[in-house]
Amino acid sequence: MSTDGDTGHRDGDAAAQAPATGDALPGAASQRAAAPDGRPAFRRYRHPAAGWGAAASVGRALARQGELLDGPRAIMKMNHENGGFDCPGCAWPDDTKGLHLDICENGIKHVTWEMTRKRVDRDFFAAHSVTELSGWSDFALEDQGRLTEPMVYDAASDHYVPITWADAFALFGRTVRALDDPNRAAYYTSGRLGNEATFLYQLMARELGTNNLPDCSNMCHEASGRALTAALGTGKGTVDLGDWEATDALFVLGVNAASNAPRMLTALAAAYRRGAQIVHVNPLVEAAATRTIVPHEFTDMALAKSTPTGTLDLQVRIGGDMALLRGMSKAVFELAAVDPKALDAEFVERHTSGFAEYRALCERTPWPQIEEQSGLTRAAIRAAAQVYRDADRSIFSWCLGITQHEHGVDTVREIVNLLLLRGNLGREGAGPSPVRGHSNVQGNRTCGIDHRPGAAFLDRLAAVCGIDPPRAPGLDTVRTLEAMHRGEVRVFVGMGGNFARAAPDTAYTFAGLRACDLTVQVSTKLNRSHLVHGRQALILPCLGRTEKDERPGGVQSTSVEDSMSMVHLSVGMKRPASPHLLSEPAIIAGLARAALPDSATAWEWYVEDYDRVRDTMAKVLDGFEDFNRRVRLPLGFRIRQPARELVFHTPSGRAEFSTAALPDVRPAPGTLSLGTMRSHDQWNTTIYSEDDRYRGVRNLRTLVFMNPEDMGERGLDPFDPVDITSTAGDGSTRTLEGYLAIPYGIPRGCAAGYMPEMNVLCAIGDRSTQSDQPIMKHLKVTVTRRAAAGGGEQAR
Ligand SMILES: Nc1nc2c(c(=O)[nH]1)N[C@H]1C(S)=C(S)[C@@H](COP(=O)(O)OP(=O)(O)OC[C@H]3O[C@@H](n4cnc5c(=O)[nH]c(N)nc54)[C@H](O)[C@@H]3O)O[C@H]1N2
Ligand SMILES: Nc1nc2c(c(=O)[nH]1)N[C@H]1C(S)=C(S)[C@@H](COP(=O)(O)OP(=O)(O)OC[C@H]3O[C@@H](n4cnc5c(=O)[nH]c(N)nc54)[C@H](O)[C@@H]3O)O[C@H]1N2
Ligand SMILES: [Mo]
Repeated sequence: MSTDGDTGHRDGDAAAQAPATGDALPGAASQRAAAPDGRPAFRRYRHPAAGWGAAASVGRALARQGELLDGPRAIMKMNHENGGFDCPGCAWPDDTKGLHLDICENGIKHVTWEMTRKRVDRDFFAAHSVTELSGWSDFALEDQGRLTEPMVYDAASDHYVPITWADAFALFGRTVRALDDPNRAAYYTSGRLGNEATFLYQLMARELGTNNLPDCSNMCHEASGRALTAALGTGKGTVDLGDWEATDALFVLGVNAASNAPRMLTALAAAYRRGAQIVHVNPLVEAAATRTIVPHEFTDMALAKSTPTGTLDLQVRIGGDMALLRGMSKAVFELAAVDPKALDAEFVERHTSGFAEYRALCERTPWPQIEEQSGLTRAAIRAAAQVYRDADRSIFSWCLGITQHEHGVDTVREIVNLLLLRGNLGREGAGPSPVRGHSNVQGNRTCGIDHRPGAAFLDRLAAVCGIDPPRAPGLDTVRTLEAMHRGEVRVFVGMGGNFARAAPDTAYTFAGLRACDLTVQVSTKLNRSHLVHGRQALILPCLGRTEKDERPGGVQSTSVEDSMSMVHLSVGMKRPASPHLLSEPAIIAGLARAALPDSATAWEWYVEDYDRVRDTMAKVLDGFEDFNRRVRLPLGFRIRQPARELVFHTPSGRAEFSTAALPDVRPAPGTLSLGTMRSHDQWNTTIYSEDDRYRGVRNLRTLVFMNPEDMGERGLDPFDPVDITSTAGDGSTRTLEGYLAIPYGIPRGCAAGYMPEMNVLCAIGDRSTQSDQPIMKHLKVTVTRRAAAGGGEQAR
């Protein structure tokens, strides 16, 4: 298919979205994971988050994977200082007091999913052709278990067949060496990869001569990194868990914490008990805004005693956060007229630049515009501003609800603007705190996965590693896909993840991958990216984080960095799923040697003992001095944060206010703004079940949450089947058919549904001009009734 023109009107459900490329995703019905008995159901969830519902769910997860014995043992080892493995789930930091059972339902599901006893071996691939597997649901693919040995695609039989590691590396090496330009290859990273492997991976790409290092962060927190770098000179948050424990007010924007960063619930409950204010900003009132039973507080569990986790809800319009934040600043300026202490004039004077312009901008932005754009009343916005004014120390925390928008960068900068007004930076209990996604996505960036690397980093890499790294920027996720369509990227390596399913514009992504000469996927489990492949394709199975990594230098550990810049070691303990697996560092070394036979880099030597990699990293990376010693401290170490110390690597040497215009985020008449998000029973493209417990949904993923009045306007009853059509910036349209409309407490004009099914609707061109992030939280759609009647039951 062509890059844009033919998109026209695409009929069909998910199954029909990839017609031009021959195969199809299974249709909505066959995407159903388990529970074939269950009819779709929706009933408001009235219980506190975590607690016994979570405990029951954990029991089911362990039983499903046959891990009733080993599972609990492994869980006890998770996230423990000295010798445990890091939870491969989210990037929330570990409890600093070595809290036992500092784990959550979703972390346990995630670990047991990796530890399953099921196997995908050569017999499996001999029994099922790629065409046959392409008809299986994403759930069914991953549910087959762990990959066991390297496989290569055999076009003649349409099957994957075994290949030795040496031959697999040689195939990659041959293909890469034959490219006329190193930029014909792209090296994707999913945020699971440990720091040492990350460093080797970027070293390989740069020694080969490319900065084509797309990563999952291009779809998640690119906007946060860019905004914080511009405003504060550092691409990360400045706060740590100690600050969360000391703050007076927490503002939690655009994150579904109870599902996606569940250990945040413990911090929210503790904050509430301390008397802190907790303001949730979200079009949906998510479970984390209500109450929780803290799972490791055994008396609370026993007595089912719950603690509130929110004090104020602001149900902002999709995309309306920037207007809300500007309104809060405006209200702070209004308060300051009678109460000078509302502003921290001394901080502003000493540490910031651009204050006068920002003040003027806020003052001249009229309230009606702020109300219209945020979808909130000025009274509600003033109430939030009063909370902010009354708090000595405030933290703003956010995730994808803020970043996956056209104006994601401007919105994060508006958060910083507001923080600066009251000097909420560089002191205990205050500052910006983005919630990162994958467990090591922040570490990936720190250790060099960046398609726009800084000159200082490249200089040091050149000096320490003796290579001549390319200086021109490389390709990010979306641009890699576009380059595939132009024939300019011909080799794709996926270091973890599920690129085919995670990327936007499913049909376009599939066609791009299919146009490649070679696709290489380093994975633990079978997924869609193995079936949507290039002319030649390799599956290279690797150890998971829970597994023992034995190298010539002994059992190896790997390090990760959490959302709050803590770096610590993770040591696997389980016997590997198969004796033929290699660790990610070993796979990278094999690939690198094959592609760079004359390389002076001691690839083989490095991966005998990862301490050697760490010694090199210590010389290249800021803040990693004495890496091997410090990473072995009980809780690891925290990477220095200049902005935290009020040192700003910005052009002015100060924290910079921004003055972006408010965007118009109102949906056009007859259309809705649709956000794609995760369910509770899902890890990105991995679907554990069709339930979304905290939102009250059972047995249904092909749904769209709508405001009841928007449903009424369209003559829709609950569970009525609808077609959802998105219109891209270039006017092309994409349609999902036969989704079920579910009435939900969401502002008018807004709608929501699940990724990755809805990626079909996100056109490749619909990416932010500020961050290049796909605008996955703000699709412009129409929802229309479908002819046939739907099933399902509803209870309230
Ligand atoms: N169990 C589990 N944990 C995970 C993941 C997982 O899939 N499963 N994924 C991991 C990854 S990679 C990431 S990046 C994170 C993602 O963590 P989240 O950011 O929580 O991910 P989403 O499910 O996309 O949910 C986004 C939230 O933003 C809200 N939202 C949508 N539009 C807007 C808006 O315009 N404004 C505001 N204020 N809110 C909005 C939605 O209602 C939803 O609550 O979680 C990580 N942790
Ligand atoms: N519409 C829409 N699309 C989105 C988003 C959204 O909110 N809306 N969110 C985006 C975001 S934030 C992200 S981060 C991406 C996620 O994009 P990815 O990170 O690419 O996807 P995952 O689903 O996390 O990858 C799952 C696969 O990783 C492999 N895997 C698991 N553990 C390991 C391991 O230890 N090593 C290796 N090598 N492989 C492993 C398994 O084979 C598994 O099938 O999706 C993005 N896509
Ligand atoms: Mo993410």
